[in-house]
Amino acid sequence: MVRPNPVLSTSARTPAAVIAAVAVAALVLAACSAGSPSPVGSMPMESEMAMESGMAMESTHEDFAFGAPADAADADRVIEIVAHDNFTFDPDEITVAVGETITFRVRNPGAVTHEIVLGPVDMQEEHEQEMQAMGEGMAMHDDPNAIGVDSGETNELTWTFTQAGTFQYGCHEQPDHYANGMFGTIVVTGS
Ligand SMILES: [Cu+2]
Repeated sequence: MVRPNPVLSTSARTPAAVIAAVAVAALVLAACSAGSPSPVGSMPMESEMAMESGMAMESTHEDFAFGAPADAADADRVIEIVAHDNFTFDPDEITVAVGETITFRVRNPGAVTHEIVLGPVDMQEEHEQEMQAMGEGMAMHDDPNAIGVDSGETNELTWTFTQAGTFQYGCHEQPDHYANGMFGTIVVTGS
């Protein structure tokens, strides 16, 4: 099988049990590949399996080719970004070099919660559709490429950029922060 199955190891002496276990495993795998919710989601292996299969529902590990989270202590520099309630970021464009580790220090002087999600434009658009489907107040991320910033707060995210190109820091709070233009452009230069 693709991965160890504890059921198999405890009942391998009975052929019928083996067949049943294989059938269950096959069903679970089928549910996974279909991308539908399944009992597997409640198992401790969820995150590892999701990363390996690339089938994560919201998680975007497969898009992290552009970089990786890093420790704040390793940051080359700090870029301060202000998130405004009128759906703008200040600044709305930054330039970094491939290999640079940046701490995004995001300040929210407004009245509502904002966030930044780092990623390529297509990922941002997909993510926005997911957030709109979930509805207001659902933009709560624990993804490594995202931080939320409550009203009056400042929060930091440190990221190493490993790929040249154009990316964004987007706010997907609902309703419609991103759709109203709440994103900034990250130009990553170099090779
Ligand atoms: Cu926002």
